[in-house]
Amino acid sequence: MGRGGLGLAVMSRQPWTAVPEGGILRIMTNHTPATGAAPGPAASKPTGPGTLITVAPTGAESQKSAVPALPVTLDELVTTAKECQAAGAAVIHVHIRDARAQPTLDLARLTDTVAALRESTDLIVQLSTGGAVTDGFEARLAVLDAAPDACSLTCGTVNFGDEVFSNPWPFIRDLYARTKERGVVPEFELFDLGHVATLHRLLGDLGAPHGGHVHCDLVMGVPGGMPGDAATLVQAVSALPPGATWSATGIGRTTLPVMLAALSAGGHLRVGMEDTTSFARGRPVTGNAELVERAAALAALAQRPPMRPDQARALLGVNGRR
Ligand code: KMH
Ligand code: ZN
Repeated sequence: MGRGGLGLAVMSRQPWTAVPEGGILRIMTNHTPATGAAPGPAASKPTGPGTLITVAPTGAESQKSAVPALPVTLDELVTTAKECQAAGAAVIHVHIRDARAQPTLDLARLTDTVAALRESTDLIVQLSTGGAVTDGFEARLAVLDAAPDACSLTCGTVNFGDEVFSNPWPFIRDLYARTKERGVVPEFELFDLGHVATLHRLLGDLGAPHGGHVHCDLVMGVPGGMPGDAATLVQAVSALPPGATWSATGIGRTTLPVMLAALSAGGHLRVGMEDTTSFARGRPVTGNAELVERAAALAALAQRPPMRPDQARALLGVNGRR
């Protein structure tokens, strides 16, 4: 790539240097204007210094029988969403369950879920297009028919414990094209460094996303994906497209190291019971809100308190409510 991130102004043949600032990679021109004025910010988006907190409350992997606090009904999801908004979340990443608490991509349920979350909260509603590892590509593409504000878009296949989370290039391309047609803002999920390369390919082929802004989520510590540690986070962030914002989440016991590394590197945060069901060693999570509260407290300590949903909409290029 020939460029540095994380404040390292590496010499580059490109006319810019990416410098993290308030969770965005602010683009500094390397060209000094003829006036002699100091180089200044170029094509980056002005944002406040806050932290965008996404909550991923349910996921598709944990069973309600094993994790009783997991929100699996619509009522439980809405209650969690309200608590998490009050605790500092601005985005909710949604997987839903059927009447037997099993993961589903049922379109009517998804549509009802989007409506209920909009009715009860101001959160940006981001539906998962990843679903469960058993979900087919057609059903995953059809998630956009529920007309969410935003959706996840994973940029490559990854081993996923004993399973495979399959995201071949033609599927990624189709899904991305469909987000642009439908006016849904994608969040690019990156489980591995190779996914970052695919994100560059996608943006090169099909252009900017709906809303005009690239936001990524580093999903770290999946067995089979990139490890959840500070060194890997630094590498991944330095490879992101110029102007991109990013959040990070660490699966399981990598939750805290990834959260602390993300805050120190100027990133945003994703937390929730999709990603961890232990609050501390030997202490199960009692609810998503306590994970958001902890993230919000650490963000405040880092002098970047949680963003409100309206600030997050401005940052991500998500339209007002439809
Ligand atoms: N449940 C995983 C197989 C996403 O939501 O987009 C995929 C996942 C990613 O959770
Ligand atoms: Zn998910």
